[in-house]
Amino acid sequence: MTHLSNSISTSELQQRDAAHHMHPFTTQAQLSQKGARVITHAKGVYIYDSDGHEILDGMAGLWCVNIGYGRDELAEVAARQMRDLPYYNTFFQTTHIPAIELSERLARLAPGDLNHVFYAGSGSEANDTNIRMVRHYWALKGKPDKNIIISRHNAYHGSTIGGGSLGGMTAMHEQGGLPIPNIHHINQPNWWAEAGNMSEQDFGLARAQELEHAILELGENRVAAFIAEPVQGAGGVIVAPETYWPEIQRICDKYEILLIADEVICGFGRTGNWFGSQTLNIRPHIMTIAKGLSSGYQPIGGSIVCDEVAKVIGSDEFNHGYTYNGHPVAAAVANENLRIIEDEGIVDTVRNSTAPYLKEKWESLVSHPMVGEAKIVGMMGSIALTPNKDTRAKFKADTGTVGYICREKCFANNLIMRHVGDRMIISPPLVISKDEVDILITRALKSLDQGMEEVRKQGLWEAAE
Ligand code: PXG
Repeated sequence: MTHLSNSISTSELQQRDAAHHMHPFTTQAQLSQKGARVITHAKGVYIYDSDGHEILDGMAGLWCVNIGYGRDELAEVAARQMRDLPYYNTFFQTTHIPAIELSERLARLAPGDLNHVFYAGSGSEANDTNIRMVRHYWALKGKPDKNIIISRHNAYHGSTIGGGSLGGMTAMHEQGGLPIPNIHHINQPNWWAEAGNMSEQDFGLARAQELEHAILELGENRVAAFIAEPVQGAGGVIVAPETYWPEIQRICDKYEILLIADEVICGFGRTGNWFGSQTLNIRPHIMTIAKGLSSGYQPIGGSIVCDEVAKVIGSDEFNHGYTYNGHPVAAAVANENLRIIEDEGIVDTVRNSTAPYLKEKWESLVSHPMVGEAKIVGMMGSIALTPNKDTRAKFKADTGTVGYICREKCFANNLIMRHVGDRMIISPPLVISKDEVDILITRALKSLDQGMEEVRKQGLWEAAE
């Protein structure tokens, strides 16, 4: 198969990109100098760039291409839907078949009484919906002051004003006047970086109890909801100690607090169950979904809402909506994507076969001299880089310096493995085979070796005070 862009030189494409295209989360001036990597096509777990490299995509795009690249069925469904009905809205008392079918399927797949879906175009938009929905819920219950949402430092919930406010990324809060009022952040359960001398168990409990302290301090009658990712993704694949989630659930049950599980990354098989909430045994009132919902083939997100919240919200006009709510093409593609995941038993294969295989290999990386801890849940994993495992030391160099060096080595070895600070993270397509896992691990190890060599060469193998 030939690809259109292959006939144009990489440098020409880079120059044209730099002239007119502003990239997200990027220092544009720097990138324009360097030139962006041009991706031309993709198949299975591999992406291909304009220089002909075949790169194993250990991040499934941006944590989203769960079924892998190049599934013709999705293209067929999109084309058919575009011909039949490319667009119609779901405002003004109308609906269409793709929205009906997808909602039915999601209600069946989602746990408990999460039976109702409010669509959005992305995870960020869905979380903006959630802010308005939980606040309006309590207002309708006669408690308009119950409007504070508690979230966590270093959480990621999107980049809109609402999503960025819910998120706990300092660098985002520093730009554009975030967060909006009545969002409160507690600490994250990052044992490796923040626990000092505490055991994992004690630390997990202590961090969960920060939720209770915050509720008591702010007042139970002021707190509307707690939002969290079952496993923090963009924050560095932070897996909470085992004691954390049961305590969070106890606290949400005890006080009248709605629990929002942000499943944008964890959903649709990533953790070895349909939803991360099932893996971690939590019972949310609302789940945020996006990414794996369509495996990234179309932009679509949403909120799956429990019976009680849907009933109360449904008792009044909810003055909220997006032009592309339940977009027919996106909904049809998402429905086909989920059909494939179901029919091919992809979640079962992850849980019973490929994820346990990856776990064993991934955890063996701790024997590398630069790797402190290795954490993995299903198909999302992280390793902490350190100059001294015994003391869980950070590098003296600015956070992210060493991680960036390793990421560049991964690129050079045709592996997409990202860094978040000095953690390296993976989140491969769920269809990755055992042989491909072997390739991923071999390239990761080689990159760690070369990264460590470079770190020593640059005199960076030094612990912070
Ligand atoms: N919630 C979570 C848990 C996410 O990971 C969003 C919401 C927002 O979704 P949209 O579709 O609006 O992007 C996300 C998105 C990264 C990275 O660098 C992660 C995300 C987005 C962009 C970059 O890891 N996650």
